[in-house]
Amino acid sequence: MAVVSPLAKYKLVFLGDQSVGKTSIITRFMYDKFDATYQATIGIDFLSKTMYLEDRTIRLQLWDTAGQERFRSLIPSYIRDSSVAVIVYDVGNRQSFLNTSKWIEEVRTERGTDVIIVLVGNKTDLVDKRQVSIEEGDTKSRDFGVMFIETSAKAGFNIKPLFRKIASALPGMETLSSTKQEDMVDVNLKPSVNSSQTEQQGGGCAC
Ligand SMILES: Nc1nc2c(ncn2[C@@H]2O[C@H](COP(=O)(O)OP(=O)(O)OP(=O)(O)O)[C@@H](O)[C@H]2O)c(=O)[nH]1
Ligand SMILES: [Mg+2]
Repeated sequence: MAVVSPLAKYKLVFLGDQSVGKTSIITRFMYDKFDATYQATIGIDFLSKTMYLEDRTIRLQLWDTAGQERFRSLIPSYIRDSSVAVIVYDVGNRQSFLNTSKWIEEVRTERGTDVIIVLVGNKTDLVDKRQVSIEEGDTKSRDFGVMFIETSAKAGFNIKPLFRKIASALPGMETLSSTKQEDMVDVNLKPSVNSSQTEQQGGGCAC
């Protein structure tokens, strides 16, 4: 029998310097693929995915921002609209790690404490190029009071755990506070499944 239940939707914004791997993390999560060729994100890309968790089903709306400076002015409105900010750096690029501080501050300025922030150190497969240790990432996350994980989009390391970590930090429907319910409710006509099946759609935003 079909289960009709409200489907909670959450907006996630991906932030961080150019080329740290934001799009690659999303691509690994969505399609389990990796492309070594760099194609800079232009403006903002949007993708969405349904996650079937053990106890509930949620829909994630992923906003993939461009790290290039010229698109910077587009980003604040997406931060303002998101309940999760995923701030990515490249463990082989110290400057990208240092720059995460200003991203965290910007998210706090826009959203206060009403936001989940995850600091992500990507490209752990580049062992010989590492410039930022896991301890430094961990210390910074503690200093700022945010979550932390290291990943490799290339190796597929810790990508699912990253999204599971985010999902487990999201409030359940009963505690949703800041978003109007009529904006959040969708109808799920699928039989309930207890797996990590996914549904996806994507599209560019020529903004
Ligand atoms: N070795 C390695 N390379 C990676 C990894 N993740 C991404 N890359 C490579 O790094 C480059 C940049 O990746 P993107 O995902 O396009 O980076 P981005 O942060 O989306 O860049 P912008 O869209 O310009 O902000 C590409 O050549 C990727 O193949 C990783 O985990 N390991
Ligand atoms: Mg990108």
